[in-house]
Amino acid sequence: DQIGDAAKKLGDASYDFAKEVDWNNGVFLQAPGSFQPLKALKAIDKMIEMGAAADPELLKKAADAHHKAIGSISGPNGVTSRADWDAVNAALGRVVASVPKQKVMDVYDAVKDITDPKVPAYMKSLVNGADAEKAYQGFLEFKDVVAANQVTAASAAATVPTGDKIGTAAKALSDASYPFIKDIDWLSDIYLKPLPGKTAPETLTAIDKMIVMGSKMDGNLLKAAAEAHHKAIGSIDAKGVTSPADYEAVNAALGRIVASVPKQTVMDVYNSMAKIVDPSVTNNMFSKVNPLDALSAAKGFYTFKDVVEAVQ
Ligand code: DGD
Ligand code: CLA
Ligand code: PID
Ligand code: PID
Ligand code: PID
Ligand code: PID
Ligand code: PID
Ligand code: PID
Repeated sequence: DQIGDAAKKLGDASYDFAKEVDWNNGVFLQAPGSFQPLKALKAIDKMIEMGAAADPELLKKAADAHHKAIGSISGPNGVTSRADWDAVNAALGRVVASVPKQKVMDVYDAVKDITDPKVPAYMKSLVNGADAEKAYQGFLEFKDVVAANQVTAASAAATVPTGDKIGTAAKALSDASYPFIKDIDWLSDIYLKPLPGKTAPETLTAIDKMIVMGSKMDGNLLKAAAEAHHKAIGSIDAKGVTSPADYEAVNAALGRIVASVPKQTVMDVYNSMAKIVDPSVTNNMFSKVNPLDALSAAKGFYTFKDVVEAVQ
């Protein structure tokens, strides 16, 4: 297709730049400017809306392309192969083309709103500047091909199951865990801290398992889960906490996407995360909330998971 061909040209223009970026640099975990959690949430919300509007099959293919690309990483900078670099760009270009232009620009504007204007120049200062300019020029040509292949109307909303066992179980889980949700400091910057003692490549292996799980999920249910998160963001209070009803809808939606993949795929995520998360992290989280609320939430989760497993 045209986007695939254009991605090859983009690769010619941008792979030198890609090789020069230190993908293992911890700076990419930082907020791109001053820490503004509510504005950042707004930017994430725009990404969620774009993701919910995207063609689920193209999203899956993009996830698969990233999984493959992780498999061909080489060298100290963590760069993927030239072929996989091109394949990722092509897959993402197709995802972008599957949503109306305005949804893409809304993401750009919202991310711009949390990005210090000095950040792009700082990024450029870490690589060969001429290669960055060549890459950007390539991006500008690529985006014209994407625009020429872009849909103009948004896709239909997801179909949300009703009266299913997971929906019923989500009510019980939500009742048991909402007090815990209210105890958590959602506006803290602690969630942007590096995991103690873990390198970027180690963390990437766990993220890879999530990418694999995402690509196996039922596309309609994943879309529904994104829509539920968008709705929940719309009902947050000043401390970032969503309403009980929206919280319940998020739990139901997530239970359904978990049930849509094999148990082993879920356990692969859990086991890879357990390897990189030091118990000090969980204990620290626990120390900041009411312990009885956390235990009630945990009990609710362990009951909920049996219902999920039964329909998995
Ligand atoms: C950049 C963009 C990269 C900056 C990286 C910041 C992104 C951080 C994202 C953090 C999000 C949170 C997610 C994490 C969640 C964690 C949860 C725990 O360098 C601009 C200005 C605005 C920059 C900010 C907006 C970036 C938006 C990127 C999309 C968002 C992606 C999603 C994020 C991540 C999530 C992934 C899943 O646009 O951009 C560089 C540009 O900066 C440079 O400016 C451009 C002008 O816009 C353009 O108009 C033009 O002037 C150009 O061109 C210069 O500069 C000129 C000529 O016109 C060209 O023809 C050519 O010759 C060129 O010069 C060659 O030099
Ligand atoms: Mg990605 C984007 C890393 C998994 C879907 N992703 C980005 C970039 C960053 C990144 C490079 C955001 C920061 C930025 O804009 O820099 N993703 C990244 C990693 C992983 C990952 C490390 C780990 C596996 N992503 C992942 C998965 C998905 C996505 C699983 C779902 C399938 N990701 C996704 C989308 C988008 C990203 C839809 C974006 O739109 C965003 C992005 O790249 O926006 C431009 C700048 C970007 C780069 C350095 C890489 C692109 C290089 C282009 C082609 C040329 C360079 C131009 C110029 C020099 C800089 C960019 C200017 C900008 C205005 C365009
Ligand atoms: C400017 C000036 C003009 C020239 C110009 C110009 C530049 C405009 C630009 C630009 C626009 C632009 C847009 C970009 C958009 C990037 C969008 C990224 C989206 C990320 C998403 C992440 C996610 C997911 C995901 C799916 C999940 C939901 C999420 C489901 C259902 C200024 C050059 C024209 C870069 C969507 C993918 C996993 C949230 O206009 O003179 O330069 O860049 O998890 O959804 O699971
Ligand atoms: C524009 C203007 C509108 C019209 C429009 C428009 C276009 C927007 C577009 C577009 C946005 C867009 C985004 C693209 C992003 C591509 C990002 C590629 C990233 C590749 C990576 C590869 C890799 C790896 C990996 C992880 C490793 C690092 C690597 C570590 C820690 C402008 C059409 C709406 C194409 C990250 C995955 C293995 C490098 O908005 O008017 O057209 O395209 O090895 O991580 O090692
Ligand atoms: C400039 C002027 C214009 C011309 C121009 C220009 C240059 C702009 C540039 C540039 C922008 C730019 C951006 C770059 C972005 C790279 C983003 C990489 C993201 C990598 C990640 C990696 C990771 C992980 C991971 C999970 C870990 C955290 C991490 C935990 C809990 C100035 C040329 C346009 C290079 C996200 C995945 C392992 C961080 O605009 O005229 O030159 O470069 O380890 O999670 O640990
Ligand atoms: C233990 C001991 C026994 C008793 C027991 C026990 C506990 C096991 C447990 C547990 C398992 C477990 C699993 C959990 C799994 C969480 C998985 C999260 C996945 C996240 C993903 C994120 C993503 C995306 C997304 C889609 C994108 C890709 C991504 C596309 C196509 C120890 C109790 C049985 C909690 C997938 C969603 C946006 C990466 O066994 O005696 O306690 O918890 O962006 O994909 O867009
Ligand atoms: C298990 C054992 C195997 C069998 C199995 C199994 C099950 C795994 C499961 C499962 C995993 C799972 C995960 C669930 C997660 C639910 C998470 C809900 C999160 C809700 C949030 C709501 C909100 C917001 C929001 C953003 C705001 C904060 C809030 C800010 C900054 C165990 C079956 C495989 C159900 C976060 C979105 C508005 C609070 O593996 O043997 O069954 O379920 O307002 O952010 O303000
Ligand atoms: C213990 C012992 C057992 C019993 C038990 C127990 C407790 C475990 C616990 C607990 C675990 C735990 C975890 C918690 C996790 C909360 C995660 C919140 C994430 C929030 C985020 C928010 C955000 C943003 C956002 C984007 C911004 C960055 C942020 C940028 C660029 C010990 C009870 C089981 C509470 C990610 C979205 C706005 C950070 O196990 O016997 O009690 O709690 O602002 O992006 O700015």
